[in-house]
This record gives sequence, C-alpha cells and structure tokens, in this order.
Amino acid sequence: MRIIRLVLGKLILFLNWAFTPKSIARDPLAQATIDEQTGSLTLYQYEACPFCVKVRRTMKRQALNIETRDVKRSEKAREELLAGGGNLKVPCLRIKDSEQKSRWMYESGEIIDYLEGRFAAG
Ligand SMILES: N[C@@H](CCC(=O)N[C@@H](CS)C(=O)NCC(=O)O)C(=O)O
Repeated sequence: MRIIRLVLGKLILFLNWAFTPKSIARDPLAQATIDEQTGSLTLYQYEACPFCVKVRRTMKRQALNIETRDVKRSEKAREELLAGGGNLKVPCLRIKDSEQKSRWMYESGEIIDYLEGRFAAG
C-alpha cells in the first residue's frame, strides 16, 4: 500500500511537472498589488497530495505567490495547522485579515473558488 502510494505520488508530480500551466502575465504594478494581498495567505499542504497539486496549479495559472508550508516535512507547520485549523487535513488555506485574525479554509474546491474569485484575471 505504501509503495503504491509512493508510486502514485511520483506519477502525480511527474504529470504536474510535464503539464505545468502557464502563468498569466500582469503588468508589474498589478502584480505587486496582488503580491501584497497574497502575503496574508499561507497554503498548508504536502507535495504529492493530488488536491494540493490542484490548488498549486491554480496558483501557478494565476501567478499567485502564496507561501506554502509542507505539513509532512515540518513539525511546526503540522502543529500550526492542527492548532489553528483544528484538522490535520490538506490542503488548507490560512487567510489573515487586516487585524491578523486567521480563517482556515479546507477543501481544494473551495480554496480554488476563493482564489479565482478574488484574484482571477483573463
Ligand atoms: N475533499 C478534500 C480532500 C482532501 C484530502 O483527502 N486530503 C488528504 C491528503 S491527499 C488528507 O489530508 N488526508 C488526511 C485526513 O483526511 O485526515 C479536498 O478536496 O481538499
């Protein structure tokens, strides 16, 4: 089972690499504005999770520079996710508001809708 999961994970990463989406190009000022907004977002994820790959592809397509934290590799990230979001499930998007209060959004579909609704261009 572990081997199958490992092989599937590698396959997902290979396909993601082979069919990497193209990023939209914004003018530098518009990109800087978006970068400032995405600075308050963090994606808790792990590399070979297919749902995380889906979210990362949306980020790539929309040229969203969002910090990612790998909950498989980082104990600190795992603790943050569990303490903040309440669930050790990925992907999870942490959205900090202007008062630094965090909202934790699970479900890849919901995260993608949120990112596209807020930032989509083209
Ligand atoms: N419906 C969820 C599925 C997410 C999911 O199953 N993630 C797996 C990793 S690929 C996970 O975190 N599993 C741990 C758990 O469910 O506790 C989504 O679309 O985001």
